[in-house]
Amino acid sequence: MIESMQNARTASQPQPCVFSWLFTSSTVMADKFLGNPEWVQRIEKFFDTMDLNKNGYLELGDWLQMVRNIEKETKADAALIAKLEEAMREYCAGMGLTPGKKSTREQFVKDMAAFAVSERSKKAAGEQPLLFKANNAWHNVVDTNHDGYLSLEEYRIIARACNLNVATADAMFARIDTNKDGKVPKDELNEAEYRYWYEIGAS
Ligand SMILES: [Ca+2]
Ligand SMILES: [Ca+2]
Ligand SMILES: [Ca+2]
Repeated sequence: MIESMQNARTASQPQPCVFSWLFTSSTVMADKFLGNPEWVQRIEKFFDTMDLNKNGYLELGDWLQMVRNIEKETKADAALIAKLEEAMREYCAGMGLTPGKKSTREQFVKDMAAFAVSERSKKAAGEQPLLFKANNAWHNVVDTNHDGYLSLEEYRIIARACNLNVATADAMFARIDTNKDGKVPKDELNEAEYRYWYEIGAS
């Protein structure tokens, strides 16, 4: 009786080697991001851009401010704005920015490395990364003529919502318009953004 209980306990224990392999593999991957100065600098720049209220922290409120700015300029349908806000809340939670949480720049860089690993696993498993959900939601809102593409003019709306100047906005548009035809559908946006944030050494 005692022996069979011991066997049952042994059988129900997790396989330590498998779990430690999974843990090690994602830690190594996150460390690769953190060890890449170009990637770290990119995230630090993202931190500075998105700290819309300039309090030295990133928080959900910075993103919600961006949503309000977009709403004000586009006067988009309330349902589209609600979807945008929902996608931004989910995306923020992925980056460690849950309601009430304030991240320092250092914390945010670490959280983004872990998030990049998790987003890569999602894509590898055929699931939609949270970045794509967020991108699709703002694409729907700033594509104000509803032709399925972002024009440079439309893209400038999101740049203005983040208080970026026109030159920066135009450089960012050039980066996401991979085939340089002056228009950006969702797929092109998502692929460019995926490379930029989640592939080490990609431009
Ligand atoms: Ca802030
Ligand atoms: Ca359009
Ligand atoms: Ca294009």
